[in-house]
Amino acid sequence: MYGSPQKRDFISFTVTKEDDKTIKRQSCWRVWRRMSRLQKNIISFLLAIGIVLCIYILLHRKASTSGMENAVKAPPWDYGVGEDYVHFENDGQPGKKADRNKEDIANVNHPDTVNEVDQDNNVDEPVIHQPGGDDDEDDGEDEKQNENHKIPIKHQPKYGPQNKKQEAVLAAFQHAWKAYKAYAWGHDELKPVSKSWNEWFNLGLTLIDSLDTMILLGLKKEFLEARDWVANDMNIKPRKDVNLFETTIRVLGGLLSAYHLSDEPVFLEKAILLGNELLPCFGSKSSIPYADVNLMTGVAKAPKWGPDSTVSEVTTIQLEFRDLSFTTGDMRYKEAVDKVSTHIHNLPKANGLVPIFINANNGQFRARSTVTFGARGDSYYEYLLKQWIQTSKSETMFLDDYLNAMNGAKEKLVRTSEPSKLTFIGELLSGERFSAKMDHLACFLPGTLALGYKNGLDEWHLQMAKDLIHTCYQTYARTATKLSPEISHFNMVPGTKGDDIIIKPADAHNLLRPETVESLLYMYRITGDEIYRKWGWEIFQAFEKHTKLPHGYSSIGNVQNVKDPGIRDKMESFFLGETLKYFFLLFSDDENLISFDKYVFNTEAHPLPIRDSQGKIVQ
Ligand code: DMJ
Repeated sequence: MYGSPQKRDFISFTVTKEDDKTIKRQSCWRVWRRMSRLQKNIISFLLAIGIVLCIYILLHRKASTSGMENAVKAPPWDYGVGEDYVHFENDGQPGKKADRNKEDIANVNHPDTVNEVDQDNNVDEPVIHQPGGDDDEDDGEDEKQNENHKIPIKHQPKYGPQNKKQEAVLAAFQHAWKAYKAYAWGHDELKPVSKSWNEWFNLGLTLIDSLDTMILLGLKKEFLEARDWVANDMNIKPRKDVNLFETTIRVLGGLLSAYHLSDEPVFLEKAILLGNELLPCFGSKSSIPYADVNLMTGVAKAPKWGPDSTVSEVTTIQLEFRDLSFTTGDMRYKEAVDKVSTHIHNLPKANGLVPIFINANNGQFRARSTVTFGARGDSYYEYLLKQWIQTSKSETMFLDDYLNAMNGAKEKLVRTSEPSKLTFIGELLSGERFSAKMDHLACFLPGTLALGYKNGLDEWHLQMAKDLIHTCYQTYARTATKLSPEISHFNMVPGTKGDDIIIKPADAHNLLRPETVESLLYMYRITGDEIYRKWGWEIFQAFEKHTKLPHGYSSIGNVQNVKDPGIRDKMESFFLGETLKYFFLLFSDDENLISFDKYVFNTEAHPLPIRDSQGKIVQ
């Protein structure tokens, strides 16, 4: 017997190592065969438990080193006392650590890629840039470290205010935030008069919209508190019908932007969860998504008020979904919105302009609906240009559509008023009848035109931008409060005296909207003309004077009534997300603070990185 000492002696003298193994295997087999059934059962049971335990330990180890786990349980690094602006002082370019986290998080949807990622990116140290800009003067050793730990940094913007005007904007933000924190924390909007809140989607809109603004303003403590709310209290699946567009631009865009600027994995984790919950909207019969989805049930549908989706809404989700895909490696989001873009691109259009409604079931524009650069049309045009820029000009379909639309706008919609010859952009009612009506929302256009010019488009784009921003400014400067109404009508009758701008009582409200300030930022950065900062400062002061309350800021009902502007008891989330952010950037002397060469702002002022044609972030 191989098991007996005698045989073992003999065999050990004559066989090779391999034969020895064979003998051991055979002897094990014999031992096994000699066992009783009970013994075999016990051993099999123990073996099974052992295997399950091993698998569990292996998986657990993998998870605890992944960004996903970090995101939920603890931040990837500590913000210790005295580490002011630590990590806020990078240029928003994620480092290697962030890449690893991103890819690990992406593996929520791609579990099969976990091993590859871990092998490639086993870096444990976070990217930390100390205050004082020392990183700019790295010696050889540090440079070597940079190579290992982060994308080389060309410029380190200083977050936080650098001058008096920015300090004033910071103070405005702090005033608004203090009230939001005290009376509306985690809710969608502050009601500054009744000192309570308003709920729209139950997603903490103001908090999410404010995240990246707080980074820019250098509000570290507030940012971290908000981050903790996102990590611990944010419910991505409220029992609520939410609007795909609004949720995408404010929440998905806000989370992605906060992620890119902070490298905090929790924002990407939540963005992925939210992106997944929004995907049912794309299950319509056509390529056009439904307008609404219930985040808890996943049921998507047309809005309550009618069968159609809004054209600007279905075409203003692409920057965010594309960014989510490129950040995670999960192409489902990009593919969903690409279908929408291709579909709209292929629909016939008059002069490159689009009607404002489209049916999600048959995929057709609603015949005879209004053409406008205001409500429901606006950001279709904005995202044509910005998608071309986001993709480093590789997706030329968007440029073609944008150029057609701008030519169409110039020919069909842009007119001058009397007697001052203000250039404005009107609308086509029923798709054909000109109306000299301009929403404040359309004041995004000068900024977009200037951005196009900066990216190589014809000089006339800049000229039209200059003419239009002058008019947008006039809609502020000519009212009693120096704040713009929601809608302006323009006098076009030659030879008349009086004002060019007519404000109807129903249109006289001001919602703290950002579009004019946004365009002033583009105009200032692209032309360098100080007049745009001067106008911006006037507008800022008007907001301070007429919309500031003891507890936050509020929309007002009548811009023509200085004594009683009709406080409306609502602070929109975009006041913190957009208006104050654009003011802060406008008054910055550093054009590299969220450089237009590296970032493209989504329509809610959340900067997303420009990428090359492969989706890699441009340095
Ligand atoms: C914001 O939600 C966005 O800027 C959107 O594009 C238009 N409406 C508001 C601000 O006015």
